Amino acid sequence: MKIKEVRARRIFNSNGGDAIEVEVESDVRTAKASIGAGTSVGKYEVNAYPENINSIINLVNNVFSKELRNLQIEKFGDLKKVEDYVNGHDTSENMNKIGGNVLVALELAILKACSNEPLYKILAKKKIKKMPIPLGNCLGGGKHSGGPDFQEYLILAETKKFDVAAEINREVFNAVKGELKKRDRNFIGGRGMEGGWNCSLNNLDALNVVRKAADKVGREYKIDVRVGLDVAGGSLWNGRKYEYKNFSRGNPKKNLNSEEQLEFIRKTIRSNNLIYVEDPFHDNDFDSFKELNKEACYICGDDLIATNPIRLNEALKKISAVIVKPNQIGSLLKVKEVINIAKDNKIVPIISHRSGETEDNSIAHLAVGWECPIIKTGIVGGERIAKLNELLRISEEI
Ligand code: 2PG
Ligand code: MG
Repeated sequence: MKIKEVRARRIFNSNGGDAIEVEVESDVRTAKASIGAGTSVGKYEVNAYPENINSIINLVNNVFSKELRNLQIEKFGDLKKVEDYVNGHDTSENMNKIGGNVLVALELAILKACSNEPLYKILAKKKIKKMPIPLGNCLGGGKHSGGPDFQEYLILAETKKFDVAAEINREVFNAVKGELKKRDRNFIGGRGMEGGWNCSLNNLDALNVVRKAADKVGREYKIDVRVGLDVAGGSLWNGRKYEYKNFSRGNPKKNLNSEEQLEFIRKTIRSNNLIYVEDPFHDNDFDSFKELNKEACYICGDDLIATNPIRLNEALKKISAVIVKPNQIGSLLKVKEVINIAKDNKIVPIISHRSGETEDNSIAHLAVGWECPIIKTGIVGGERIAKLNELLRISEEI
């Protein structure tokens, strides 16, 4: 296809912030895309948007649009031409001037405008037979909510069927509400940034609530429903220690040094049969990740890797799963490279939403088209449901 016109506009995200949507008109069709941005942002991520978003909107509409006109894009690899062109306008290392979200949205819109086929088919090399399983956030803490220090309490059902797993996540979410009503005097039904419940419980009591709900639903479905955590360790690390504000009943304030944190997380995994722990340590502590990776549990790097191929190469054998967030690196080509490195090294790539999402469902297509076994999303909320419902539609076709 040939690009005819490119437009950028400001839209809103789910967190009360701005996002930028890019629309591409080609000789085949017109398509638009946007991508989520984070609240607990890792040290090694590129910038999501330039400080003055009007500057980039003007640049896209007045300069990129003219200069990209007639550019020919036929396959995924052709995005190299787009990246070379756009990055020529921004030599900063963290994409200060362009913003990672803008380049990724442009690339997604261009890919979609290549064909009338759905995006996952444009990305897939062969006929897709497998759906990703949803890792669902059912209770929030940390920078996303308040209450517990852990940022996310997650659910993963041990089934290969997407629709069953998504339904189980929803049932656990509902069951968690029932448990919170019984156990948290302050609970009034509030929800955090990614739709997970808010509560005033400490870390381990909240874990207990989620486990109880997961076990109950698991018994009903006769499927193991396992619990995971995003500790978001970088948000707790003060440069010397992990600072907890809601550690346990009677002992809310607690500081742990690196060894104590390792011991605490190890114990938490074992005594709760956790299936998944994301960022248990801060963004530079590769050694502790390596040590914890001996556990029979996915040890996942998010802020540790920042969807950066160089950082992932440093983490081989130190993690068993990696979060893939396109806007962390601001390049779809590098996102694909990260997924390839992960698969070649038996690390599970997990396509992930951000806390500040839009209704765009492209990450559902990335997970299917690039055959990622797991997608991390919220369970409720329009911007989360947009991804899940798209996966339900895709699963009918597969
Ligand atoms: C995370 C994400 C998404 P944020 O830490 O994994 O759940 O949160 O988008 O705020 O970085
Ligand atoms: Mg995370």
